[in-house]
Amino acid sequence: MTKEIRNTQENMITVDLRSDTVTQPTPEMRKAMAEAEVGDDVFGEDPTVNRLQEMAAKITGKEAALFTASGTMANLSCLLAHCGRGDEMILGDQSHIFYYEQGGSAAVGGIHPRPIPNQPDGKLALEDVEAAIRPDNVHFPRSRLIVLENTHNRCYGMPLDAAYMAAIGELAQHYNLKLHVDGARIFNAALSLGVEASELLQQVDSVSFCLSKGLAAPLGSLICGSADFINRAHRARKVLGGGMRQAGVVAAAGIVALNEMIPRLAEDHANAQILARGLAGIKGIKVESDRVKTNIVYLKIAHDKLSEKKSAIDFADELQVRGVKILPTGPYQLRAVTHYGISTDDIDYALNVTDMVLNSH
Ligand code: TLP
Repeated sequence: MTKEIRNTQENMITVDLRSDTVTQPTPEMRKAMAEAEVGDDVFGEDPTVNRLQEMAAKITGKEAALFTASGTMANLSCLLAHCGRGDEMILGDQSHIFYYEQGGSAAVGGIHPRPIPNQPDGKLALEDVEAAIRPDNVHFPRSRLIVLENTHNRCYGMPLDAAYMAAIGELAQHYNLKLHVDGARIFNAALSLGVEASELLQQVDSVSFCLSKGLAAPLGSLICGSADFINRAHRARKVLGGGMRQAGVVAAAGIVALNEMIPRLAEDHANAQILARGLAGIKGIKVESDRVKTNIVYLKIAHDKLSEKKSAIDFADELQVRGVKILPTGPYQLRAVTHYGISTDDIDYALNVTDMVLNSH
């Protein structure tokens, strides 16, 4: 054990593994933000936002890009740009858009979701997608859009490979549907698969990706697609209240994120491996280590380890008192995410605390 376990507030070490969204901006980001050249972005006059958008389009291999305040806003702007009221989108039943975004597409856009099962690796089976596409019939909504998530958050952060992405792209084209990718962690996927992000996105009509997760920027996401699509997404972003003014202050951190933070995601992936193997070795914990390919680890606690009144939430609370934060995601399930600011020593500490809380009484 490299760090002493403390259970008082005093000198508390905190290892926060709840999400890669908790990352702090780097010193270079803070400097870039302080010095950013800005303008009114609603007039298209913020040079730093414009630069970030050009970089994002280039890195994803798309014609144009748009900066948004969050991943949720990016996804919803894309869905609104692709679909009209009553149109249907086919997406995974474990996808972030279906699970964690308040059903915004239905609430705001009147878009009908058609959830189909996510496979354990985060993919949608091609035959399931094909079977869900509606024929032209007065009874049915119109199928308009297929949505994928890469990496897949609720499926262990698994990356979806280029061949699969292309196969779904071809299916979409064949049926004249559009394809959107929630690529909040697309650079984790690309790194894990050893390909460029643009290779994963060749057949995709739109992608959203986040600057504020493993890339450590304080906020912001980008939407990338054709120039015509970005014009429509721009209108959608505005009605969602996402027309920002001197947004270059935060876009500047995004530029640093894209320039400097992508290769270091490898460190998070390596730490996730250490964490998964360590957790799997703790009595009472089950981890499907072979599914850990990026920076997300799910763990299940054996039922007999949690007394009847206790849940994963109580377990997380006990860890937190000792300075380790992980996220309960089900009655017996929790999620730990590695990220910038988490070292191998921190992983060690978290493993020791977890073992102690679970097995020493
Ligand atoms: N995910 C968050 C929580 O909402 C669960 C997290 O901690 O993982 N797409 C994907 C795949 C995401 O994981 C998230 C955030 C979003 C979209 C939304 O991004 P934000 O939080 O910027 O709206």
